[in-house]
Amino acid sequence: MADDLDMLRADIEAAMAGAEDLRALDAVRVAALGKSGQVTALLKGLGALPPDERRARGAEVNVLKGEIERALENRRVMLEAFALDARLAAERLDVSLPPRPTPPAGPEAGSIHPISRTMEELIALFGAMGFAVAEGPDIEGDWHNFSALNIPDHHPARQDHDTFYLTAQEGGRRPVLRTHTSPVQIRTMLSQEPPIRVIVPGRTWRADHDATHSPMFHQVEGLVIGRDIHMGHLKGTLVDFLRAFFGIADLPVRFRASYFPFTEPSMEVDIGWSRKTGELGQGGDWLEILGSGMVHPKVLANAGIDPRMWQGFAFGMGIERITMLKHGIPDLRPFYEADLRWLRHYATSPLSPFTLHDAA
Ligand code: 2NM
Repeated sequence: MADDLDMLRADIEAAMAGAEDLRALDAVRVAALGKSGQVTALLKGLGALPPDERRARGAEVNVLKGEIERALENRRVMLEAFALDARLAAERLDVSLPPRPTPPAGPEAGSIHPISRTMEELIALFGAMGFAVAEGPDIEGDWHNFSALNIPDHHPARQDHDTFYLTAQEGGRRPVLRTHTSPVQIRTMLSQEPPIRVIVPGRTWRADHDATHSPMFHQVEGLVIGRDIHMGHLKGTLVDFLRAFFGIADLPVRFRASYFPFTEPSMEVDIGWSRKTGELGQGGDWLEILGSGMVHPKVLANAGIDPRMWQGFAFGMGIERITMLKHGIPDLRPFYEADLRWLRHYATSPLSPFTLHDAA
């Protein structure tokens, strides 16, 4: 092809490559093939050539024209695709649902701490035996926490060494972080007419800290008051409870004479286990698990209940302790450390139901 046509084609191709959109490309088309375009002008000029030159030149210009038309078409298709991509990107609309923030179940969705789980089980088990749940303040007065319970002024539990006292108030009274949940039983007796059947799960504090003691821990205590409630009720209730809670129908249970200021007589309760393997229910060894007794007449009187008409039993135990024994948890400290690895192992899914073992 003639040099001038080659140069023209190179110019037009460069202009096409530089056209960034369809309007710019159309301007290139008009400049080449339009009414006064460069290629159109060449075609128009053919008539002025002598006939023998005209044929060869005419063929070459027509080849050029066809090449340019195809190149324009290719570039147009390409620019249209670019334009569509750009619109799709600019006008993108996300119509999908946002992802759920957590899986529907499992530890990442939240789980029940073993202390809470045991409390739920206690409430369900004692609930099935007709017990209601009572609650009271964590900050108590000396009278509710000690005096009403027949705990004498000189008792070691009252000393600063064992009990968390708050700053003294006007009049010299020092509030105390309750050392047991018993003040709630006092409040229940003061505010309710017997008969009474309650359990009191809750937080308690004692100034003690080692592998088996935490300054904050949890207790559940129980109280039953009626006209003729006796030791047989105490024994039957606690044996049934322990066998149901630990899920061992023939769990050995032993009552052993003891002393508490607020009960008379008082009994500590042991369950059978193997000291060697830690297994509950067999092995010939005994493990102290709770305290109990018939509510002292002085305590009934302090709480406004006539001990000549009413009598009853009470008991108390540590929630951490029974939880550790039930699930084989060796150390107390991780209960309060919010360690996700520990929780993944010992916490339970809120969706998994617990079993109330039928130990009958
Ligand atoms: C225990 C052991 C024995 C108890 C007594 C009372 C009240 F208020 F009725 F006198 N509440 N809890 C009691 C009795 C608690 O815990 C080891």
